[in-house]
Amino acid sequence: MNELDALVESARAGFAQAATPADLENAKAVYLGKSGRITELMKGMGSLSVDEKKTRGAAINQAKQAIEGALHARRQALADAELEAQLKAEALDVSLPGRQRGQGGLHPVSLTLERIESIFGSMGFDVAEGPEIESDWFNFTALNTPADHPARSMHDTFYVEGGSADAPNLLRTHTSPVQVRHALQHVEQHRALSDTGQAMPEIRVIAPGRTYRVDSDATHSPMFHQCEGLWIGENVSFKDLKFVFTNFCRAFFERDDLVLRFRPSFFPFTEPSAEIDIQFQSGSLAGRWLEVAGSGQVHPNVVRNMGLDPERYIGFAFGMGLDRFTMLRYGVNDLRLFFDGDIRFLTQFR
Ligand code: 2NM
Repeated sequence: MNELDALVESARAGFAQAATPADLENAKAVYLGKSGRITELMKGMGSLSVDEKKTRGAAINQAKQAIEGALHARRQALADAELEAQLKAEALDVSLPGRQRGQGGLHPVSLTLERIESIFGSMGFDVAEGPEIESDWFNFTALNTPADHPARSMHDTFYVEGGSADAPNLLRTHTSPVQVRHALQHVEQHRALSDTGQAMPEIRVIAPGRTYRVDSDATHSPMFHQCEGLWIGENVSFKDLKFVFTNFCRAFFERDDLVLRFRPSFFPFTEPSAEIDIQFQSGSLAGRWLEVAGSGQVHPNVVRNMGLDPERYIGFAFGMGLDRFTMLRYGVNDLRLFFDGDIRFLTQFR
């Protein structure tokens, strides 16, 4: 083997030994670099004759091309190997089951609200909403609550900025103010009719929503959910209240044999007033009286504050806790579960 063939062989062997692109560049410098073997051979041609230069030069060039060919082949091989390794490392098993998207659902209290809206809707009730930050007048005064009533104390009511010094704004303690707002709007809307002496359409509305009281233990949350109802007309009586609320409870709990009891009570905004108790005839709660709502005939002062003549218009109102209704319907024993946001609890109601 001549000197040039040996050089090409040695370059091939050197390139083959290079395990990384960096190694390969170092090996390349030995043969093709500025002071590499090929350059040295070229320089060595200075003393040759013109003819000798031609043959020698051609031979060296051939060797150089062979070495470059070997270099490119090795470069390609290393690049292929790298790509191969990367593909292997990043391989996807397309036969694995995909990650499922989490499925949401309504909160149990929202489910209760939807049921209540649907049942009262079937009895001709509208749904009204109103602000959670209320004025003293809508939350208390309009509802016939005396100035010195304990509910107005800072121990029971969350006061916020705004309003006046002697009557600051507050977080509504019930949704009754929504009904006062709704009634005033209703009266305004039908003023033209009333002015002709004709009867105004009846007010039949429920007001569900968040309410706030300074209270926090296993059965009380500072934020809770209420739904109140109001039916006012020219001839709406306590028997209508009993009929409406009995039908509602039997529909809500899906028990035709549910028994109701109206127990005399007191609220500033109704007179007479009654607590409403229910009794299941079967199941784990059978035979026990459970208090579920307050109710009564709307007080004449409240009717007046709704913009109506209490000599002409009369009706009833009731108020219930959505959280309590939800607990009874689903057998939940701790109110706090509704507010913890634990997905294991919430997914049971989907
Ligand atoms: C209750 C109990 C009794 C009530 C009264 C009114 C309004 F706006 F007509 F005055 N709304 N809701 C009411 C009556 C609420 O909750 C225990």
